[in-house]
Amino acid sequence: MVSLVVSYCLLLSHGVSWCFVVSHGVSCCLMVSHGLKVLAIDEHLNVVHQDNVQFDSALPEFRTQGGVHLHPDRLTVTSPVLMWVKALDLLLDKMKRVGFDFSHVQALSGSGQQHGSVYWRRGASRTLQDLDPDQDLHHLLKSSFSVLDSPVWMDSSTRTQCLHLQDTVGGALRLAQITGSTAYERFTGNQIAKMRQSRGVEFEDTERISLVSSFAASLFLGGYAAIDYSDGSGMNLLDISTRTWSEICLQATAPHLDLLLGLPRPPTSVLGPVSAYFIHRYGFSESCSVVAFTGDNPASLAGMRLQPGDIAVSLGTSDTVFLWIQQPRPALQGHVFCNPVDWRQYMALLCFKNGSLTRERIRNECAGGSWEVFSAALRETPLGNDGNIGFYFDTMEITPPGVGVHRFDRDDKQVSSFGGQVEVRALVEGQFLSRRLHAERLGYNIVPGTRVLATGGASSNRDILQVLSDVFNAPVFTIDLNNSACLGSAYRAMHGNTTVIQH
Ligand code: XUL
Repeated sequence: MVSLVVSYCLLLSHGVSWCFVVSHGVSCCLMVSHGLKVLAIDEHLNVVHQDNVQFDSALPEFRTQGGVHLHPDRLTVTSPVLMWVKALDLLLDKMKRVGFDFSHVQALSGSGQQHGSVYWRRGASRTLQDLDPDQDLHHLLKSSFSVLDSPVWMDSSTRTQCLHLQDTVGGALRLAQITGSTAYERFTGNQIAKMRQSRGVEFEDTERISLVSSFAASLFLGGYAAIDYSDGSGMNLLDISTRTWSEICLQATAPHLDLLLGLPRPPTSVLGPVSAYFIHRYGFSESCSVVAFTGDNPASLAGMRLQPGDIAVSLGTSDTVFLWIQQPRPALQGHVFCNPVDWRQYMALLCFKNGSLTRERIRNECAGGSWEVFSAALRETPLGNDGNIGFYFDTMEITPPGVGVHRFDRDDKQVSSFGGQVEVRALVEGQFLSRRLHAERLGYNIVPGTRVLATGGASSNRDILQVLSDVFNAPVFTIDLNNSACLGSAYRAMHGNTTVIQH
């Protein structure tokens, strides 16, 4: 049995010298869907400023709920792109009002929700290059988008396009081997295919397609920013082994799509200096560089300072597992992305829908609603649960797709119930064994020195974490993931600014 180490700190030592910048790295994040956040760090990685704008409350004229519009078909979910632009105006104005000194910012980067797409109208590139610093961005860019409602990650309206893509490349597994994931409705390539089919006129009027991350970078750059390999891996379009657009996926999606997407670049690339607009309007220095923006999940991996061999497990309503992988084996479940910190490596993301809500149901049914009693059941039952194990999918699981409760006794016979304490251990061991199994299927190996980083509500329960530690045969550390994407973007700003890319 491995002992459990619980440490209540965010920064676990990393050993990479990202921090030799003598001033602030600023990170700007277009967050999941609710708002825009900014965070600045100094040369010691201390946070020196943070602020945010909530879309629904600060920009009520766009009438969003949780930052999005849910369409009547209940499958289509979009956000107004001009709301994102206006939020940036508001946030930077707020920083200026409180006296934030933009001239100290050496580098900036950011992250955006993965998979969302932005459609720039013909001529927008010229507009971006010549922005009048006396006017707001949202005013200057109001005619620069061919599609005003950007599809976002919550959209699930592209089933037909997904089936077409998989058929064209030779099946779901083949697509995963090329792009790191089977076809997902929210993935950008499928969103682009739908846009071309359903809004042909607007699509024809488009000169560039950005991800949310590269769109935000473009605003700062005053020109189209490259899509980085890591966020680009969430599109079902990038060949994750060559890190170039996959010809067959592009062709299945839209003609001449490579011209609309531009060349993908390493996530640590310095894309150029901040544009004259920001220098004159806010006082940024001419030498402030814009480091490629990336997706929120890759940015979180950077913010957690995951190292090769580490695994991070977020125990929330649904459980999410982040992995740093060297040699991935894309599978039918889970996503493999190019790594946001070291572009030669990979990361993986696994989502499990049945997390805390299922643990709470078993707590209510087997432990009288008490976490104390639930914990005691874990302490009083043996590791391995005498061979009793269960799969508890109260709602249709994502990884693997399955539903229902399935219990097996020590003889591998399916049984309909367990005693209360056995049920508690069967649930928690079953959940963590599944996290480990699916991680290993994607190419993850537990090696000496592996650390499990735990976060989310259930990570405050030591007995649950002990099971996690036992299942992974590794020490567990707890971390606070609030702000990890934003913090990760700030680290990346510093890292990019101090790294010479050889690619
Ligand atoms: C990951 C995913 C979400 C979004 C949230 O594939 O769809 O985590 O990135 O912004």
